[in-house]
Amino acid sequence: MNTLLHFQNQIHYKADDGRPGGTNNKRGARGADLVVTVPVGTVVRDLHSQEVLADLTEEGASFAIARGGRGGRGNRAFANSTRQAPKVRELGEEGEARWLSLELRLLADVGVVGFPNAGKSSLVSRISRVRPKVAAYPFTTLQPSLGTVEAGELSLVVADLPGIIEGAHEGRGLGDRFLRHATRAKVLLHLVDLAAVDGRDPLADYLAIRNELEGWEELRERPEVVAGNKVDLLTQQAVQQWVEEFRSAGVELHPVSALSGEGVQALVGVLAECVEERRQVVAEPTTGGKQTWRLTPEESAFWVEERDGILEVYGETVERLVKRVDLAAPDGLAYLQERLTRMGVMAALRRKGLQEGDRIRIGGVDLEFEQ
Ligand SMILES: Nc1nc2c(ncn2[C@@H]2O[C@H](COP(=O)(O)OP(=O)(O)OP(=O)(O)O)[C@@H](O)[C@H]2O)c(=O)[nH]1
Ligand SMILES: [Mg+2]
Repeated sequence: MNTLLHFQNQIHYKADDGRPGGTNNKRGARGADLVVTVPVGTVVRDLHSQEVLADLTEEGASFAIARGGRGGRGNRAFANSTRQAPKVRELGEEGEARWLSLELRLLADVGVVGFPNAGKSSLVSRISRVRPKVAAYPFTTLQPSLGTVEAGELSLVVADLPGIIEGAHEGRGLGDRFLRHATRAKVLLHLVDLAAVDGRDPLADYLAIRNELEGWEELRERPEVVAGNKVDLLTQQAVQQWVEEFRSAGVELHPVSALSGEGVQALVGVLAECVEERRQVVAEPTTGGKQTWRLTPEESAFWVEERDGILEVYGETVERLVKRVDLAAPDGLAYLQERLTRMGVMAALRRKGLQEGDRIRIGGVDLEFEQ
């Protein structure tokens, strides 16, 4: 899986609820797991807080995003000294619900950046087995794609990215959407069109893209290899002039032609060296083994608020408890009250002035308090 596109068609995913517990001490079945598959490199955030919940940078990594419904406990679970054959049993629980935002950040050794039409896709298709679409108009590439490049002993993952335009770092064009992908590349391959027509100046192009990269904090310091493409359309002399002009701006330019293949092997060698160096500096995102992210332990806190003369109790555990207990069962209410007492909820309510006959509300359920 390489993109998050399928989430455009489906945004709701629902696992099963737990089943009610039974008599004869039968426990209800747990809700079955639902596994939602995402591409490697997906960052999962809570939609509202934007807190990063999981960064799935590894093949096979998984993250439990919401607890499914627990099955209700059977009647035996509620026995105590005075209630030997309890009629109460729990209902199955609803699973948790949660809104998430998913963002894909491709993991690549080399991210190819440059203006539209510079020949990024042509180069990637020459050095790897992927065949991204190539065409003589800008923004041919709309979705990044990954290819593997063999460079001697090393194997490099190269990402063909959509073209960048000025203002991209502020979100212009497809701007930030794919500059973001570049943030995970160890090395950037900055491709400049040396044969650019309509009066473009390759050095000015280079500096314009540089400016966009500088606008993105994570990319500012990223190692960069610069290549001048389409040398098959230029004279030897013209190519040399560009090499010198870039050099006087402090940039080493590698001349290549994605079309004829000229200079391409040498460029791959330079990239491999650069990636190798970088691999030693930055650790791989994770080291060995499958990573499993876990949910933090259940929150047992609760609090009481008074609204329109009704005392309301909030808190995940308390609210879940009320949903679990079968209040229609003969012993249901007594059992609930016992649990609430043990959790300290009843004491808290009394401190807030709870009296006989008062209504309380927990998790949307209204209850009348009897001593
Ligand atoms: N003569 C020549 N043409 C090239 C070379 N590399 C690419 N082209 C042509 O340049 C045009 C754009 O190539 P692409 O590979 O689609 O460029 P891109 O940078 O991926 O473009 P976007 O995906 O739109 O950003 C196509 O018509 C290619 O055939 C080259 O080395 N020499
Ligand atoms: Mg392209």
